[in-house]
Amino acid sequence: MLTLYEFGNSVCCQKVRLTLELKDLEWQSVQINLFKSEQYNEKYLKLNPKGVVPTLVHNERSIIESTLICEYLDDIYPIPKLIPSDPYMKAQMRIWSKLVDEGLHEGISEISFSAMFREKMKHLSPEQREIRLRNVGDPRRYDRFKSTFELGVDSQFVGYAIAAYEKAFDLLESYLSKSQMWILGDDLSLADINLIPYVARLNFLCLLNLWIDDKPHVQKWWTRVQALPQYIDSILTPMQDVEIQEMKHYGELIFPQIKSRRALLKVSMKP
Ligand SMILES: N[C@@H](CCC(=O)N[C@@H](CS)C(=O)NCC(=O)O)C(=O)O
Repeated sequence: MLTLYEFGNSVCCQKVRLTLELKDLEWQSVQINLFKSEQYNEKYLKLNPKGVVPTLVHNERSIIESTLICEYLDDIYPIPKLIPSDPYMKAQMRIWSKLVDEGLHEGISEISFSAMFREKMKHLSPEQREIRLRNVGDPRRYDRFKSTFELGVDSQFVGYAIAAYEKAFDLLESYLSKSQMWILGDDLSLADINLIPYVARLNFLCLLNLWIDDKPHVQKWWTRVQALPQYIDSILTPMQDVEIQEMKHYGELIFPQIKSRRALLKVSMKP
């Protein structure tokens, strides 16, 4: 039995759900409510000492880190194969995993936080806020959390997020311009799957067009992604209407600021 400890709208959980759906696997979900800090419950920390979702439990053993969970699933259930067998292509696939894990993950957390969670946190009492902050075990994550809470889109970490997306979309356009269906060619792979939730979130926040308006190949890729039944089942359908409305509302509020920060950054990134 496969059990996924997850939280509805979390990007890294969407990645794993997408993989499970593409492989048509049977699995059960256990919800860990991040807003209620359930990720820090002692019992859950035994499964995932980092206090984050997702965690997969298979044969009574837990596997953490969404990228590793997806690779694990592909090893155990190789149909359809989502990791290329050719070593060079496998390395290419992992370039995309790294790009997501080392840039976009933090990036989307900061952008989402500056748009939505920050507003929610403002309604907490100073004591509740302090408890929420104190629970963030990692000092670097704590600094990001605090800066984006205090400064919103003006936080330096939102600037890094915009830069990470800038690079990712430029790279994506160049890969897809080699007349490819998917990032690595004709077959969908974990390179696409790792990236999809991070593009979807920008779309839900109504910010995606800022990046892809001038990228025809990325636009076609994104249209193909949205038509995948597994995208609909694992990302769209589990989302409640209220969450979709909330992302749209808060995303539209920060749109002008993100747009002008991005314009400034594009100038300063020029060689
Ligand atoms: N590298 C980890 C990141 C996990 C992660 O940051 N998960 C977020 C949700 S997408 C989380 O659980 N956050 C909990 C918190 O902010 O306290 C993975 O890919 O599994």
